Amino acid sequence: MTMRSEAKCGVLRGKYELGRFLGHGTFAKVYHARNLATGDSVAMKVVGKEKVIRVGMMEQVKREISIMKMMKHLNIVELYEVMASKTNIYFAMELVCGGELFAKVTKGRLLEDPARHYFQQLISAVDFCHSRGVYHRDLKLENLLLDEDGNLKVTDFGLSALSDHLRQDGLLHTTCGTPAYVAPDVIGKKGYDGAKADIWSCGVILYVLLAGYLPFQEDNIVAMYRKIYRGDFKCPPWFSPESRKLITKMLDPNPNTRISIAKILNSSWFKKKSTVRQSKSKLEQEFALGDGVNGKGNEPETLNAFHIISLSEGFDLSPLFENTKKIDKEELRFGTMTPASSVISKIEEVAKTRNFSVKKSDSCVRLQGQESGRKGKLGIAVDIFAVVASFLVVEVKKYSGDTLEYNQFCSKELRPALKNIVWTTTGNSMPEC
Ligand code: ISQ
Repeated sequence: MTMRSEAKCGVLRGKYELGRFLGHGTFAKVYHARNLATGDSVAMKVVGKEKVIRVGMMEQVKREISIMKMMKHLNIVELYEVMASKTNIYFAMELVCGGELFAKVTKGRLLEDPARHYFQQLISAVDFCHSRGVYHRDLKLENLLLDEDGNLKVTDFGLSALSDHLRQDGLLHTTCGTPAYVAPDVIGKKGYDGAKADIWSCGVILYVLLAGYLPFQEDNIVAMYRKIYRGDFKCPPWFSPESRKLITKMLDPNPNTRISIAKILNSSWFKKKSTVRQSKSKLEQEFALGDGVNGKGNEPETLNAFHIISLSEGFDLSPLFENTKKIDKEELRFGTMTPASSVISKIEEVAKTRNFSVKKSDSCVRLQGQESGRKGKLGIAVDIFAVVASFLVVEVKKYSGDTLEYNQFCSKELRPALKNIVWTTTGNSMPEC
């Protein structure tokens, strides 16, 4: 049975309306689909069961399901749900609309700043996977998609394997991946370290972004493998000394001396400040903020009646308005009669104890951690709004980094430090962080 006939009138399981063909993934076709109940668009990956069973891939597809369900990260395509029919397996996935990074490079090589911007996001995703014992094993430009804000999203975990699939020697044994991106230790078949193999592929990706072509490109595969084995590549003259150094360390044919993720994160090329603006954080999108201040002058923004009603927990009208997000765990909001300058000083004091960097104006503070965690540096935005001259609403939100780290910082440090300035009608208690 074809997918179209299975999906009666183009509707799958009475839930998803199937739309246009988006492209091919590994062993799969990907279609646009719409959730009829919510109206949300998804990417529907369709894998033929028969083909999967015939090539003995059933275990791999099951593995893909369990892996993708674990992988929730800004730079990884999210898996929402999995359905199966007699003939097909359907993966409803996050729809990513900005195309492939590959398409950008085919138009011409990237400058170092935009290349770094994408590379940092790739390494963040890969580091996240590795920390959970998951190795992608087929990283290549075609598996890197871009969303409408220019965020990179890694897709296609079809060839990845969990660490508990490691053989007793702790090495993976399946030869897979795409020749041009594959590490010599993977070709070698002696068993390989999945993390080191992914680092090699990331090195190839970085090279392609900066050069506009592959580092190991030959007409025949034997000649290509020979070059890969020897780590025989040349950097074009426009590569900076720092990028050359990093790529050379990533494309080290010896996996034992190849650079680790921790050292990549610490390398001078990786750490260099980018002039590429990060895509707007949720916070910035919501409030159309500029560089710190509430989109206006330096005074706290005065709230109108709608703001005040919707800010009041007792009169939460947000469900009445379309597109109004509910306050989630990552947001803390309280009222205070303390002047904005004192609120900011209190927050600065807490930031000092954690060695956070602080950027401030009269109505907002941005805190940033020094240490880069699994999801990058912790970034916290505090915005102060004046309801009336003497009454302020303070909003605290995480805009980057790890939620657990943020929640701990809020509950253990920020909330206790601000306890005495919070205005409540029932005494000085702080809303949950
Ligand atoms: C998500 N959005 C668009 C295209 C896709 C292709 C493969 C996997 C996921 C996708």
